[in-house]
Amino acid sequence: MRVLILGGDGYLGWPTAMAFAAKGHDVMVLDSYLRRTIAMETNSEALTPNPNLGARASVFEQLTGKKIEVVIGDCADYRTMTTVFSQFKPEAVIHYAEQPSAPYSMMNFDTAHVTLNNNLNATFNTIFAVMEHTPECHIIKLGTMGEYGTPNIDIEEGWLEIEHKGRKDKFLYPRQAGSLYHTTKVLDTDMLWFYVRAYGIRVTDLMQGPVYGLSTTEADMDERLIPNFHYDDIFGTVMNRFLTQAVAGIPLTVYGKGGQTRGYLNITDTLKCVDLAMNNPAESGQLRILNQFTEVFSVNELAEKVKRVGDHMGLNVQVKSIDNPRKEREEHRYVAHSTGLMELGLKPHLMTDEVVAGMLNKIMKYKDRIDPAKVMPRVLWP
Ligand code: USQ
Repeated sequence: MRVLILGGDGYLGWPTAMAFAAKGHDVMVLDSYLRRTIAMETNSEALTPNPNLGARASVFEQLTGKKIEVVIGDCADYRTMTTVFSQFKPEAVIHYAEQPSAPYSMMNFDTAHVTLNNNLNATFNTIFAVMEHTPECHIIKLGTMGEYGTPNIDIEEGWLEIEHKGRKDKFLYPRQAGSLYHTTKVLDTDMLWFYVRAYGIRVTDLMQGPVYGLSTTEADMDERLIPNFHYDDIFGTVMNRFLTQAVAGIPLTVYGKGGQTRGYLNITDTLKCVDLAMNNPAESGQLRILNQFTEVFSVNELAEKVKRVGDHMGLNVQVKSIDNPRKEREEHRYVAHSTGLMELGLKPHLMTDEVVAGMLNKIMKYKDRIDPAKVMPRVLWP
């Protein structure tokens, strides 16, 4: 298939591009390097060496003989999108092209504005480019489990049947996100749902939990192909931060009480989920929502796991609760359902002690590159 990956330079976009190219798909990646720019501006560069897309695509081609076509351009600019869609004519588009950091979106007016403009325009342009040039193209959009927030009822897979005054109807599950970034994903979903209803486009919206890990089949071939693994307070997700802190001898930064509970998944499972969604496309006129995580943990449970495995490896891991920089529930119910991807055939790669030890071992190779100044939270929710 001809697969266009928007945000193909990212932590997930790049490994997805390699996995699809390795399978023999025609892959094009489009990226504006927004994340790299923000990382430089905020002193949040990735742990691992991070050659630019062109350089990584050539390393990948030398090793595999497979080509990944690279376009540097802005998905929030419609002229760029229309050129790419009219020339490449994708059959599937994987839309990762969003400013993905909750803390960055909460820093100030400018960062909120960048997040809002980039994320909504990228989604809007994707919808219009598909409608204008490739109406049958399946849009696979990365949403987030954070769209649902932490409600005191079960989190269903996208939709909720509501009975009101004796009548029933089905609606998008109520959403109440905890940052502007997460809210842009709520707005994306609403916009996609409108265009699905109005124009019959086909969309899968993947509600993904925090991802961890730095190893995929293709990334393991050469260190220049490793996804941009972040441990900073801006782009680093909690498990990746804890693993790096354990290696650096920094006490694990549990925010507040540590009862914050989320659905997590290994980066290799992200690749499998996107592949399953692509091979089993949504129908025309369907917004299919799939909850994308494999295991549920509280922050305290993650910290305990990293400590147990790290101590076993001689790391002497400390855990320290610090004031929570975010406004969020620190103790709450979290019962989230996710059967859709399992039904499509997902076999989860769970967070066993061996998996945790493997990640710690890999991060140890980059110990000298860990900058402690990037670790403590620098953004407080107002
Ligand atoms: N947390 C800590 N200590 C840390 C970092 C985070 O206790 O050092 C806590 C946070 O307060 C939060 C939880 O861990 O309660 C998860 O935080 P996170 O930074 O790993 O995840 P989040 O900000 O929600 O965002 C990440 C990705 C985002 C994705 C989202 C999925 O950056 O792009 O959409 O995970 S989800 O969390 O399900 O919304």
